[in-house]
Amino acid sequence: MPGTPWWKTAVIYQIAVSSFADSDGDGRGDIRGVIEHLDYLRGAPGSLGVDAIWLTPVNRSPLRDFGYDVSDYRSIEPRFGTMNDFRELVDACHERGLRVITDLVLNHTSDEHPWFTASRSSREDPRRDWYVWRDGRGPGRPPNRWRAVAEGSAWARDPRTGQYYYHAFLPFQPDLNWRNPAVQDEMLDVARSWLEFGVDGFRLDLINHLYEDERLRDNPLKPGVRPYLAQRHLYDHSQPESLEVAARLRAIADAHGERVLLGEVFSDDWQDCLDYLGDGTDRLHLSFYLDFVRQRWSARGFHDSVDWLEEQLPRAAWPCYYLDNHDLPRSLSRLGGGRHALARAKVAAAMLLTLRGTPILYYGQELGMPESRVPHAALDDPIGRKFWPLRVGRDGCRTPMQWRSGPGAGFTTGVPWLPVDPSASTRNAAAETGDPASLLSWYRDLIALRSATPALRIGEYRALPGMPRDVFAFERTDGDERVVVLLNFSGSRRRCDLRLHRSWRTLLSTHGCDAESAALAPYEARVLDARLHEGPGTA
Ligand code: TEU
Repeated sequence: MPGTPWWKTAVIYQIAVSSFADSDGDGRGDIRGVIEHLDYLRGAPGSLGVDAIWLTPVNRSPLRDFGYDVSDYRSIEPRFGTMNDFRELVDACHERGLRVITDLVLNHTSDEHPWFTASRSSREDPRRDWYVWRDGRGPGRPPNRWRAVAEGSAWARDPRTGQYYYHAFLPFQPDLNWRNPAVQDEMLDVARSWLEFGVDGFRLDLINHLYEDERLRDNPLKPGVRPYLAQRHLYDHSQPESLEVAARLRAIADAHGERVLLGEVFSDDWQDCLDYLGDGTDRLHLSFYLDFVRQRWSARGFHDSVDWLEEQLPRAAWPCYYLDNHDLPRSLSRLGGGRHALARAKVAAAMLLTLRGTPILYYGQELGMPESRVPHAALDDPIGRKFWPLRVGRDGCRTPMQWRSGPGAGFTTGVPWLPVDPSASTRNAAAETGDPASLLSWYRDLIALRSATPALRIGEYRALPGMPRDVFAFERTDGDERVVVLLNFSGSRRRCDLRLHRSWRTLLSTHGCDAESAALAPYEARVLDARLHEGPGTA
């Protein structure tokens, strides 16, 4: 689409590298595994048709937090492959028109990173100031009351020097000190060098957490179900200095042509998510919208969430929606519905792929992979292990990709690093590919329709009023083209007064394209062509 940057019209597919495909039988997914499955994603008959992949971190890492604990930003983790493998992956993707986004963890490193090993060795070490070190307030008392996102104090005392270091997440993920210009230069250079390597952009982990208040002021307290949520996070994240880094990263990205910066702005204030987009041209290109993913199964809830974002977003900024990622219970299970879960998943897919904005899919979402119950002995996620059995961890959404039935589910010939979910015997790519009624076929059809329909790719969004409760209806318009999307969130028929006063025809429906009635079937998702240039019609 001339004049429109690729990332606005792209469908992005998130690959959790450990979980996608294992090429060497060690039980863990790897880069060659991704290369071997590119036909599934794009460029072959029957491909899903996505435009970009986002890979969870592939840098060298002890993998104690799924790669979000980097020990060398300039090399590839050997369990994932070599630099040559990564070169081959990027080239192979580009040959088939698939862009590659990598995760970039700027906020913290692994405690096994040589920088941190040096930093903790003595107060005088030249790397000391690369991390955030402070004296406690007295014996056993950390510098302040800040909590880690993963709970507990955000400060860990290091016996060697008697000082505390700050960690926004887990203790083995010490925060870099972004107030040190040397840290900033190094990390921005890391970004530059991967762009020069040829990646098309970054997903920026915890980008609003780079800076903390210099005076370490305590956060005011508020009611909350757990200690982290019982603080108003005025001082430990979303400081103005992090916005400046976003702007600097944007300048670097823009200097390399059309690249994308997708920010994980982790905050319970949606305004923060907007702040990182600036006016739409001067900070990040996209940022995750957490309110959308927190919605329960409710047409009204999603409708309100979308309308809020549409109203608040600056004109030049662009929305970005997702329902699943590597930190969340899988939407198939989260959105409920019991035996209607797959029917709901189809409605949710239609919503995600027809809203104005860039949609992000998570591997296996298109197959209807459920949240898996990983037994305690097999848990890998440090959060899952820490809070078991009180809180569900993140392993349930990270189980191996279900390529086919049988041992290893086509993911590995060895012993998978997390158990394959039992649903793999029926719910897998091989079985769903040939089944026109499968969720996979529905995703493929929606992506194809989206690619072929400018109104769905770049058109304006307007919610349609006067619809029954349980129906989320909106139109997307571009020039003369008008597409109407009707999503029935209920398990009953819903009659819609379309008031189109023009002819319309069904482009796609969960219930077949002969669905021309004004009533929606239970859990029907229907996409209509309702062109503006046609005369009075049939509706
Ligand atoms: O996540 C940020 C984050 O804090 C949450 O998504 C978190 O996983 C959730 O609240 C569980 O408690 C990012 C990454 O997406 C996540 O995988 C990493 O573990 C985390 O940062 C640390 O790098």
